[in-house]
Amino acid sequence: PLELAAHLGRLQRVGIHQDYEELRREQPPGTFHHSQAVYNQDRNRYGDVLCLDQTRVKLKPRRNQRSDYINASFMDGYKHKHAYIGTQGPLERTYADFWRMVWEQNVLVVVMTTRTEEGSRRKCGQYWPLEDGGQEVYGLIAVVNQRVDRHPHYNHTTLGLHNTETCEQRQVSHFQFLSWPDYGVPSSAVSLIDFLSAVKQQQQTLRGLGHWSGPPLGPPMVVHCSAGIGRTGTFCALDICLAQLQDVGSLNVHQTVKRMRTQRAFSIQTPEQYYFCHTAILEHAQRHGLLPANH
Ligand code: PTR
Ligand code: PTR
Repeated sequence: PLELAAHLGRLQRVGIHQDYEELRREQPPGTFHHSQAVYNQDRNRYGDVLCLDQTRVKLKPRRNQRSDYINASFMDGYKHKHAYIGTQGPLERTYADFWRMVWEQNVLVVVMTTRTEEGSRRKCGQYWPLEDGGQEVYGLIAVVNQRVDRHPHYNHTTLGLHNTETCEQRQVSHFQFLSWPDYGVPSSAVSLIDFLSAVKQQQQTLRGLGHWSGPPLGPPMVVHCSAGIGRTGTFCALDICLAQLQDVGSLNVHQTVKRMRTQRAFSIQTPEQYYFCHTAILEHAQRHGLLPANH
């Protein structure tokens, strides 16, 4: 906590813009060949938001499938390799790929931090059945909306997945946060942190119940917004920093974001989002008595 205070002090001195610019100036440490390949172009929502070859999630090879590409990257969490898959908001032509990835990676929780439309602009496809009882088939995977729980800042939807090839069934929790415009920050840190807690608790519950038999920390959580870099990066950075704070009583936002950008390139898009990571943690730390009161 004191380190956080020191860090905030430094931010006030050198300025948030400069600190963030330092991060931005670093070149991504890898290549973007698969994202840029001509035959994959229509699988990117934004031509300028590419994913690194070194950390990209590959779809399992299948007959008649010409590409293993999806705009999605593995990202490490706090002491947790591949804690997240950061990805773009699915496009209609990539719904089937998205659900295949969820299935293949044994995902239990999908976190969505955007609305499908903001203003009058499309930010993300409607890639799951919206209504309670609704059902859709996306390529290999049939998805049923089993129930929707509405909370003030988010919806929690329980989705039943059915693999039409193997006839296996699974359950996935879909969490959509509703008050976060792109390039912006949430209206309240408390609401986002409450959302984060609900997400984590559910991931833990499902891991305990389900089919997961891999490493104890469990399968990756899918996190997406529209491009999968700004809000997705902010959400994951917050999760990592809070976990570290809880574990060892200190944290380093700069380092966390720097490392994240080596895995999901361009994570965190604005100085405001970067600053929000700091103030949200501070607010959380104060609420839980983790900081001396005068900070
Ligand atoms: N070229 C796009 C644009 O600016 O419209 C890329 C972009 C879109 C980048 C959204 C980031 C965005 O935010 P987020 O990653 O939070 O969806
Ligand atoms: N359209 C986005 C934007 O202009 O903000 C996409 C984008 C931005 C992509 C920046 C990459 C960027 O590189 P960096 O974050 O390293 O400056």
